[in-house]
Amino acid sequence: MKFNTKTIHGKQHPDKAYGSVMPPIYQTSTYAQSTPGGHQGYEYSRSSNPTRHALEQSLASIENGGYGLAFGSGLAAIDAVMKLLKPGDEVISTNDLYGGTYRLFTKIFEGFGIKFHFVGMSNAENIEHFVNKNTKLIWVETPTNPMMSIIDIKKCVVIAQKYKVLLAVDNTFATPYLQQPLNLGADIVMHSATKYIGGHSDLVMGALIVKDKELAKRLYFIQNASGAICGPQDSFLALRGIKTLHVRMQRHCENGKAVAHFLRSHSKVDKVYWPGFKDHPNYDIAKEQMTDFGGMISFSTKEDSLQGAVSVVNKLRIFTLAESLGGVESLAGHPATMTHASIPKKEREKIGVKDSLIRLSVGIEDQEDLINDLRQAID
Ligand code: P1T
Repeated sequence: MKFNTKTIHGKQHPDKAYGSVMPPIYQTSTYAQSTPGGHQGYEYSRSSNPTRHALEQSLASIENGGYGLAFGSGLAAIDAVMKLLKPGDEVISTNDLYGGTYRLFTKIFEGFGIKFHFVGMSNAENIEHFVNKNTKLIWVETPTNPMMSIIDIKKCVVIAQKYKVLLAVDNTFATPYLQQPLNLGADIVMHSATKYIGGHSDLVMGALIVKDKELAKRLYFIQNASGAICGPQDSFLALRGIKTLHVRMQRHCENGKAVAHFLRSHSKVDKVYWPGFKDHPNYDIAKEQMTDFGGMISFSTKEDSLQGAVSVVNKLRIFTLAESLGGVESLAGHPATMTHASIPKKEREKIGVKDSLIRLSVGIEDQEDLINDLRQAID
């Protein structure tokens, strides 16, 4: 089955009760047993729920993994990965990543004795300098949030395999439509399914997908034991979202390209960060490991100030100023005060997240309307 067909049919079956094509929303916490242990595959909805199971099967299918696990948020999914580790273990993470992930690593898991090295991974060779006998996990986000850096997954795989450490890739920005890290040899794919997977800004959810059965078992144990699962209603919505992922992504990419080129041509715009530009430092890697360049773009204006950025985002009419990304509607964000405010200013600025940076999640509206909106706001 090819990708577009998988989004609709991958590991999906009509429901057993009445043949409904979409799985019903099994809004139940528990399941009747005829005798202790006499159940039909489901005992308690933290452990498993048929609607969530249908979603988890779909996630596994579209990422070409064997096993999918759905969580109550993207951060809950990352939290589950970190619980594979123990005090004294070390993680090498990209230094340009979602602020909430950075906060989880530094404010929660450092307190439990896990050491994090935040490393610029645009040159993947940098990773190797930080590997030691305690290293257990390499955490990669690509494209990165919000600087749109591209990390060479294949090179990370070589390093991870050489030192026998796990490689996890946060695939939120790319989605499996553009990039399939498990196919390249990564061990774990993570999603904030809140974003493109759900696609309609109507749920908060996370996902993990793996190929290896033993790793899946360990993560399932954590999912059940810690309990950060998502509910059946959200599972249904995410599953519905996945069925149009490919058509949405195609339009996000087309609109993203048009907006990126428009911004670059505007006399008041300074820098535009988008991996589809031929002069993006890792354009060749993006071209190789992704099928297109996505709809996420960051930029700054020549005014290069907080006030300049605030005045642009305040004037937008079709782009909504809001946290999050990946929905059908276009959003604009101000990383320094919104999504990345939890990263200390000094650290933020080292990776380029200046007060003047604006991040766009380009939606699937008409290109002309989006460009006109940006033009009037920047002018
Ligand atoms: O918000 P949540 O579903 O918990 O997912 C966290 C997360 C993880 N990884 C990446 C790359 C993300 O972008 C996010 C969430 N990001 C935003 C809310 C944002 O606006 O960037």
